[in-house]
Amino acid sequence: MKFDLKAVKYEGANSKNPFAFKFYDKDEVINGKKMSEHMKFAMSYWHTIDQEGTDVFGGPTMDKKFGKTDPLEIFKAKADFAFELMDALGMEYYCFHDVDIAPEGKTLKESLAYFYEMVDYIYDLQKKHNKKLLWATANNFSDKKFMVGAATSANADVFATAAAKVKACIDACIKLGGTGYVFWGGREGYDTLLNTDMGLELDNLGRFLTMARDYARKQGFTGDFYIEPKPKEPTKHQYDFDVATCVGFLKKYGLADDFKMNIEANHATLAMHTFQHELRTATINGAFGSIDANQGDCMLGWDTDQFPTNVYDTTLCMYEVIKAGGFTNGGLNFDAKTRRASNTFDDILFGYIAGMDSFALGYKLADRIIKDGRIDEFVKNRYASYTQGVGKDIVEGRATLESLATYAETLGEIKVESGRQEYLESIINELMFKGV
Ligand code: XLS
Ligand code: NI
Ligand code: NI
Repeated sequence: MKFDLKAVKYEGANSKNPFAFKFYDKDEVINGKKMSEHMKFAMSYWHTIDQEGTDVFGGPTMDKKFGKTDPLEIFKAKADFAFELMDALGMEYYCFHDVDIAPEGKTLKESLAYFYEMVDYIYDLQKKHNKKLLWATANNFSDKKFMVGAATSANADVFATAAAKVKACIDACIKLGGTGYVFWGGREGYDTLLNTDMGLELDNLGRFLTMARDYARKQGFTGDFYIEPKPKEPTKHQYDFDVATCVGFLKKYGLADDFKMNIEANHATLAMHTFQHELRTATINGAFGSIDANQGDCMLGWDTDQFPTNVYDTTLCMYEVIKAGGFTNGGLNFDAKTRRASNTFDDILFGYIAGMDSFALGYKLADRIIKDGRIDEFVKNRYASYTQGVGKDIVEGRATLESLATYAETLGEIKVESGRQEYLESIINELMFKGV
């Protein structure tokens, strides 16, 4: 199908055209690279192409079947739309779950046959539109058989079925040249220990991810595997609670060399962390990988998946991304959907325009903060005591508890410098809003 979507162009901050970018100019070169390469924006297939506004209180407010009735025809029309939309937005990457791109059959075999047919269809579209797959994943949480988990299900046949789906998705990811493969825990967690063998479930999750890694590497996959931490919703105790929990898990099961983090802003909020905290925790553990760009609502305790418009957050996010050396295999996937009441295709464009502009602004402002240097300089000076004397001995491993005890006894009153939080926050405001 052809949709003839109009291209969204960069028109600059003075434009009043709602269908134009105000801050994101994909060809603008900053620090020797195009903005499109810094950002690596991706479309989430599930929210954009599939979900129709259904929530627990009501049905769809949109129709994304494009006038088709035959299941395969529906999914082909969806795919045609997806690639035209990416063209219109000047977006190079996309991400999907197996069930996002193909109809489900009555049996696993039938579902996989549809899936492979649609992977071929998308392969051609990808070539024609010059797009890339950022990552793929298997939906091992929606169907009722996954009601108590997939890799952590109490039922081994469910574990096996989940493995079959992941195998198919890894094959598809390799065929489509994807540079990442995501595991969001979905229902990998529990609601009560009264019915749960937590030790076995976690060991099984370790086994599952090891099998997936080994299979993919054997098939020649060189990209990154990602865990996507999320603390709640759907289960009360998710095994992949936050980045720190996931890093510990990966180390325990010997997976830390192959797995990194796909960090979602709204998931950080639900874990009572800042987005920046999660990103920094990943980086200092060598696990910074990719980002699911969205935002939550601090007053709501669920994953609202809103398009990101909070520029403080996008700025501090891009500050972390730049400090981590930028994206390699990862990118910024908009795991975001328009509000249920924003139910037209124009709203989808407005959502992406708002999100891409907010992150482009974030990049530019983060670059300004780094180039200004005051924040970095402050942090460096704050820890200066570790660059000489006893601090240097501590950092370089020469100090012992005894040597420190002897040293400490020689000290008079110790003066700890002010943390200067308010001053530093005003520097951020000054840099973000100068020229107002
Ligand atoms: C759900 C997750 C999910 C993953 C992919 O909250 O964000 O959408 O990104 O399975
Ligand atoms: Ni996500
Ligand atoms: Ni999410």
